Amino acid sequence: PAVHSHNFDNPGFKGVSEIPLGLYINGQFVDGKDGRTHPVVNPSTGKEITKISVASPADIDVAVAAARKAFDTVWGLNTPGHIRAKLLAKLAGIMEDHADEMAAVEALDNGKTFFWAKNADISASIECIRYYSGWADKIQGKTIETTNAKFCYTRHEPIGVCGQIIPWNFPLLMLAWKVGPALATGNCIVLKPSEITPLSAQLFAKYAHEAGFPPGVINVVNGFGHDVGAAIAEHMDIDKVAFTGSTLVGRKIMEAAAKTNLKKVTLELGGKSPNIIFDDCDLEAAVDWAAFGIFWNHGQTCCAGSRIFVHAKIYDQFMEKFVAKAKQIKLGDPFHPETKQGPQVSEAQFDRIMGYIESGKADGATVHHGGERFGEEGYFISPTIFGDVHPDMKIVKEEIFGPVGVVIKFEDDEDVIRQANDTVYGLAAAVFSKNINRAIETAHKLKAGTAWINSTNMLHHAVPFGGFKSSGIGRELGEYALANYTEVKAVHIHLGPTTS
Ligand code: TXE
Repeated sequence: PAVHSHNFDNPGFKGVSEIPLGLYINGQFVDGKDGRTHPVVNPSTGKEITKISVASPADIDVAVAAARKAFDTVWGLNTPGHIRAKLLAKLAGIMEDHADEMAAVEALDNGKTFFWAKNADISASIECIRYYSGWADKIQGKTIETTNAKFCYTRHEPIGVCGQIIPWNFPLLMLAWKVGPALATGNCIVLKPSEITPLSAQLFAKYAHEAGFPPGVINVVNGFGHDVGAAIAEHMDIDKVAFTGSTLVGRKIMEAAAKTNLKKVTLELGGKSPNIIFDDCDLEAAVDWAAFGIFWNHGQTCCAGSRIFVHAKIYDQFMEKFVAKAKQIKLGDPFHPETKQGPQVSEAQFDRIMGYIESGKADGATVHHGGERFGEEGYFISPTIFGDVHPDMKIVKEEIFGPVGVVIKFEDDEDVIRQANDTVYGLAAAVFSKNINRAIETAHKLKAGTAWINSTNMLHHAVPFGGFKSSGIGRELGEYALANYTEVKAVHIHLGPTTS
């Protein structure tokens, strides 16, 4: 298996990145069994960066066997928490030493700006791994009072081999959210990055290897969803699968788990998050946050505030300022220090988003800004704002996953809460008001796993994240995520002489 040497010579990062291109299985970078490779494309230009190994389901069998062996011999219950903590902390340190390089690779492969790759994706990934290093030696059960003839306690044991399927919108961060709690609690992993953005996971494998995790504990197996992802979801010797991606694929994963070994399933899926802007808000701040809510990461954020409800009293003022804000967003080369928005991740996503924009226009919504391609090459889309929308329009109901927001006028608090909750999704929601009672009351009535007051898109590794309704199952991050990666064993010790 080859290494791709990428020479970065730009304001973000100057230097060479050596990216291994093989599958990382049992502590080695290897070619896939059938030797296939797949091009990795730079979305800023549409041109190939390199070719990377692509696994087949047979490679998943090898990776799972390696993970199982490691679990039964050198990891799982065989390694004390403080050793796991030390390895995770070492890994976080190595990643930190290579933060600029990792950010550059992420910007190159995904198209997000180097600035945000460094200051959000990579820094939050490092903090997440470090945070879970702190948990590794603090996994505790309980002693439970029953009768005097019994002593009962629980153990929180690692589940075993965990499959982890990662999307392309935050390639390293979504990996860190899954790898951190899985390794801290003593599980082994078989992780599939998105075939669209595999490069930062390759660097992660390289640095995990350097940190000294035993062979088989971490396996990073690039491949397509329909065969390799499906093989993970169906595998009889994978005990748990964690997935972030589309609701469509989330359903398939749950179905595969149900039809095979009933592996544990956690899902982090789509959203159509409401952002409610009351007339008593700080308007300038609300406009800023609303733009951040929908345009950050080019709208490729599962909790993007894509439905913006604005009180009738401030609607016109809001729209004027919101459009002005969108106009200021500079699109272009993700490495240029002034660029605020790069390309969408792929041609397929570009086409999908443009399809939604066309459907909005055809349905009679008003385009207040954008609504078109930006530039001649790459997959850039101007920040797009729709007004005069109707609840039945596709652009109001479906996740677009691009820089496209719909602005909806409202007059009544109860009615806007009803509209905000009128969706199959329930990932996040935001409320803007200077009246804290009104804001809290609204936040509590919104059916979403995260509710922001006077902000959007704010996450923290210590705070749980996940969805109500069709937005998912389970919570990632914080102490809550540990429960996804442990089995509770109840031990009953009988102290009395008889069965009574
Ligand atoms: O996602 P997929 P796509 C949403 C967003 C976007 C849409 C389509 O609306 O427009 O999904 O994106 C793997 N079994 N989100 O098609 O296919 C795939 O290889 C097992 C929201 O790119 O869900 C990749 O690793 N795995 C989201 C991962 O699933 C399969 C982030 C995600 O890809 C599989 C991404 C299968 N049958 C997209 N098919 C979020 N919640 O943040 C594919 N995969």
